[in-house]
Amino acid sequence: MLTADDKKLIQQTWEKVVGHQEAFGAEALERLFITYPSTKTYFPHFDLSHGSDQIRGHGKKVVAALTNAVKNVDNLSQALSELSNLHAYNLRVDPVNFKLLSQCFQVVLAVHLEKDYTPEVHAAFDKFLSAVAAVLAEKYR
Ligand code: HNI
Repeated sequence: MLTADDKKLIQQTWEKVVGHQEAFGAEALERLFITYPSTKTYFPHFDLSHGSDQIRGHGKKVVAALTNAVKNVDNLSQALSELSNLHAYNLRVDPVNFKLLSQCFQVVLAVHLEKDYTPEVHAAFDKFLSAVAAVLAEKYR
């Protein structure tokens, strides 16, 4: 459960992310593909070389979706409903992968936000990204 303090930390921290949506998203995806190569199987139609247009474009979309989730943190199921349908019914992404991407995204935040990525911010993001992952996976049941 996200506390009021968690939500505040996420919203404050997100202000430092919004100017870097494409860069942070692309870096998280590159970390995902390099650290967990099996995740590449979902993207056979992408050019996965470093800095490709597709990785940057997709990274931007993923972080934009997270921006929407940050804005609707009290109403995630509704805000992410379309994306949840897409991942469950069309893309059929195995839910374990959401945790892997969450972890890679947290590494990106830690690397770029440095001292601003305090243990409290880390804990808040861990909860927030788990909540997003739970919504994206809820239609599988
Ligand atoms: Ni995901 C498409 C958001 C996790 C595989 N994904 C999208 C789109 C968004 C998005 C936004 C674009 C939708 C559209 O075009 O209408 N994905 C998210 C978010 C997370 C996530 C917010 C978790 C935090 N997706 C994952 C994971 C995988 C994944 C973990 C697989 C490893 N996503 C895909 C694939 C597509 C996709 C594949 C389609 C890409 C394309 O353009 O063909």
